[in-house]
Amino acid sequence: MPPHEPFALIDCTLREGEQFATARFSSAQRLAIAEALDAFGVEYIELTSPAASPQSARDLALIARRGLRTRVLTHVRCHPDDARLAVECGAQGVNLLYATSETLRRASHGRAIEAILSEAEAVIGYLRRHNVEIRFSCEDTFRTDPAVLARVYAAVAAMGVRRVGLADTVGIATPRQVYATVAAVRAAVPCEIEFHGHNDAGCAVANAYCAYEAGATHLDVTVLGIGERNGIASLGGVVARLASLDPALVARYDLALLPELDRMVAAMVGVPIPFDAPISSPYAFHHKAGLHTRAVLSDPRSYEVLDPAAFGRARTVAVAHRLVGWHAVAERGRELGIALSEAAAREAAARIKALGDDHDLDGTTVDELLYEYAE
Ligand code: HCA
Ligand code: CU
Repeated sequence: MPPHEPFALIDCTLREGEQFATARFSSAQRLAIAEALDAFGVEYIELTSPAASPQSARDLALIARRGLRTRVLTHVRCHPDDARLAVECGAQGVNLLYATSETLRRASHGRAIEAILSEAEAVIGYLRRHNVEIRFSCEDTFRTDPAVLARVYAAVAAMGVRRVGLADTVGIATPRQVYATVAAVRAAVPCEIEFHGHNDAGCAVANAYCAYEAGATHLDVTVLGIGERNGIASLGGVVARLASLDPALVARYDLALLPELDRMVAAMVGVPIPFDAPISSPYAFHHKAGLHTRAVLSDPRSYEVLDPAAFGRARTVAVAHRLVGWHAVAERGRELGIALSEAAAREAAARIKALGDDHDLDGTTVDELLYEYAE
């Protein structure tokens, strides 16, 4: 069973998600995404730095002053000019980051840890005077020397940040490593703890969950998981992970809005909803093999750990294929208003199997076959 610690979701579709290969949201689309996430009920949304482009600054100001329930954060370099711009645009929180791993320090900014900390002190001091939520994240946390991590997190905590972030920037961390690192940071600093995990090795959702188990208070997600390369933990994935363990963990969100949110963002970036997307895949609640359909028709929990109705979705049972079982055929008959005896359903199933061996079947063909059994 999962811990029942409070946690918040930080949806980064309007920052990390904008870094996805095919994303370029218009102002109207940014607003639509912000409002949809607000309606869903995520606690925070993170927006692209106002220093990125003039329109990004205008959109941040518009969305931050919109009066949404969700708190509006912006993600900026740890630099006084960027921090000032974030405050001027009305952001309620500022997410600072600095690369701390050897690899990124060398390839990206070339600064020593002392220099990072003195810049952080100036920027954090400025932001504290402006009463915004401050988060400081070590980019590439999981390839950073643990002694360096301990030093940086202790220092920024003492400077008064509200939250520290651990970022698996390259998607290399394993679930156990995430658990151990988050637990160590949790024991060392009194602040809130955020986890941001990329999906390069397919562990983003598992890692987010392990971070939560280890005491992370804030989990980063994006709609469909879009982001740099193949993205980060998806909102649907993290919600599904938690809901499957205990629906109460996500009861505060308007879950039925999730499939439409996924559809909207997929259309905006021009990709289909992935076939393996939790909850909103067209096949997420589709059952096919005879053994499965028999059990799921008698007790949905046999093959469903999520209740489709909780997400505004419906279970589907496939009958137009050669793996069909007679229980599913009988159920399809009932849907059509045809009462099939067991013998008739078995016979119909045998015919469907033989036809399915020969060619692809469609639902109409199977329905027509079932009508032959109508009294
Ligand atoms: C980036 C890197 C980042 C930052 C995450 C964070 C990452 O694209 O700027 O600020 O916690 O994955 O490290 O997305
Ligand atoms: Cu990232």
